[in-house]
Amino acid sequence: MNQDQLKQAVGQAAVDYIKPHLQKDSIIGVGTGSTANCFIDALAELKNDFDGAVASSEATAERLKSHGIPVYDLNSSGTLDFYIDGADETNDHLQLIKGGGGALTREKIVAACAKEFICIADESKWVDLLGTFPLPVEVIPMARSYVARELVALGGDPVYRQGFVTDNGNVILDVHNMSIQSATALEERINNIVGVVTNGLFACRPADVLLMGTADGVKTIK
Ligand code: ABF
Repeated sequence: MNQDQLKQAVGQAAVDYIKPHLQKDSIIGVGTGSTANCFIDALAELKNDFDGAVASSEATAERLKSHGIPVYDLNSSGTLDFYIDGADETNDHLQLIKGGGGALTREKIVAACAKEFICIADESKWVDLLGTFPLPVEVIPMARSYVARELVALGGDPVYRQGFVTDNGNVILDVHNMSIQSATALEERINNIVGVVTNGLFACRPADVLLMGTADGVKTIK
C-alpha cells in the first residue's frame, strides 16, 4: 500500500472504532489534514447515526458540511466523546508533534474537550524521539521576534512560516533542531513564553489510542 492508501485505511479504521459507540445525539471532534480528510470521507457513510461534529479548522468545517454533516460551535457542544486527528510525529507514549498544517491551537482545544483522543497516522509518523519534524509554535504577530529570541535561548532554530496566517489571525514559527528529551516539560516551557498561543507538542494531553497504518494492516496502539 502507498501512503495515501494507508491514510484511507486508518480513516476507515477510526470510523469502525467509533461506530459501535455512536448515538443519535453524539457530537465528535474532527481534526485537520490529509489523514483527517480520509476520516471525514469515511465518516459520511454514518452521518445519520450521530448528531454532528466540531471542526478544528475552517477547512475541516467545509469538508464536513460538503458531506452534509452538521458542524457545531464548541461552546455549545459540551464534552465530546471522541476527537480524531492526524499527527506529524508520534512516539511510543503517543505524545505527538502536530501543527504542520497550522491548525494546532484549535486542534489542541478540541482534543482537550474530548473523552478519547484517537490519533490516525501512517507508520512514517512513528519516531523514537520527537523533534525531527520542526515544532510549530503559534504566536501573536507582534510578539514574533521576541518569541523567536526566546526559542533560540531554548536551543531551537525558529523559522517564520512566511505568508501563512492561522485561522485565529496569528503567525507560526517552525522550530528546527530542538532537542526534545522531556516533551511535557518543553510543551509547558514554550507555552509560558509571553506571546505564544500554543505549541504543537501534544504531550501533556497525548493521544489515548493510535491507529497506525502499516504494510501489515492497521495496528491499534494504546
Ligand atoms: C493535522 O494534520 C496536524 O496537526 C498535522 O500537522 C497534520 C498531519 O497531516 P497529514 O494527515 O496530512 O499528514 O493532524
